[in-house]
Amino acid sequence: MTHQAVPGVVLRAVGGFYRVCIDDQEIHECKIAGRLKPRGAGGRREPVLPGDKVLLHEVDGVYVVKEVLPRVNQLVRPAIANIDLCVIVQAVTNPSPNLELIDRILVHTRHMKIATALCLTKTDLLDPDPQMIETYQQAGCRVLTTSAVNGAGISELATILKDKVSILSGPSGVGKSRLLNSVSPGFQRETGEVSRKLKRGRHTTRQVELLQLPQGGWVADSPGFSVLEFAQLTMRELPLLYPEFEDPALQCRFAGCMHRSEPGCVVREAVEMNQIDAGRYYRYLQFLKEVEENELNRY
Ligand SMILES: Nc1nc2c(ncn2[C@@H]2O[C@H](COP(=O)(O)OP(=O)(O)OP(=O)(O)O)[C@@H](O)[C@H]2O)c(=O)[nH]1
Ligand SMILES: [Mg+2]
Ligand SMILES: [Zn+2]
Repeated sequence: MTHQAVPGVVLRAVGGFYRVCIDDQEIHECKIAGRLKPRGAGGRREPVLPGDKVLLHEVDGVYVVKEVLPRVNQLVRPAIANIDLCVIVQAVTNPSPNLELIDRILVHTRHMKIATALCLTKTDLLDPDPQMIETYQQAGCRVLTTSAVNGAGISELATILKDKVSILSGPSGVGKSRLLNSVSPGFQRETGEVSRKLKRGRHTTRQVELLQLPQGGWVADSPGFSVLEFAQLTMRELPLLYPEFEDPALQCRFAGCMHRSEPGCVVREAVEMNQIDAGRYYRYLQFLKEVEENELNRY
């Protein structure tokens, strides 16, 4: 007896159980077929991620994941596939913004060609820094300012999430889950005090999970993180992931300039003339060193 394959999207993948949505409406808890086709380079069996498009078979009302379809893109942290938009969330204070983490996430999302926005939240506690907003606009991000307490910017956030598959990413305690509750009160995501989190190192959200937006689209809440490595990046690629380097880089004396200490480097000049944010540039130099060390260790 043959069964027809039913297409679905994985919403959550925990401990060998998969929550899969069919036709944007029916949700099933599924297991995976024992002989799933291996994917990835060298035929490795990669884990199934939230966002994966899958084919299911139904036997006696039980759905089983039979096949994972090719991915358009994938993020390692948070682990998710096939996303249209990554929203980096940072609090203006409590905790204060982690600029290095913003830049690390941006390097990853640009490498994966995923559109990225920056959401500065908790603006009820402190006004956002205009300089920081300008810096990240220059870095190719749409910048939103929000507060889950007084509702500022929430409708703007809801608008950019509409009809897309998005993820909120950022450190623990910045207010990702509470933002989602503001966008859709029906979500009822659990939130936790920052001071308690810091004391216990406790993350309130523990799993990546795609949630259906009432206005259309899907958004993933995810556990906070602060460490993100550049495992798959080469030195050549890194400078190309900084939009604000693009124009000046055309005038650097050497093609393939890494904008470190090469003579005639116009990117460096732009930093000295305050046309490129110095903080972004120095973190770039630090990342370049890290990628260089990774490359040396690889060979
Ligand atoms: N003043 C103020 N507090 C906020 C705002 N948003 C969230 N908070 C508080 O910040 C704390 C952390 O919020 P969460 O939504 O749990 O943070 P999270 O980013 O989901 O944290 P993890 O799930 O651990 O990654 C809670 O006490 C929230 O009530 C805001 O806009 N303004
Ligand atoms: Mg959370
Ligand atoms: Zn240069």
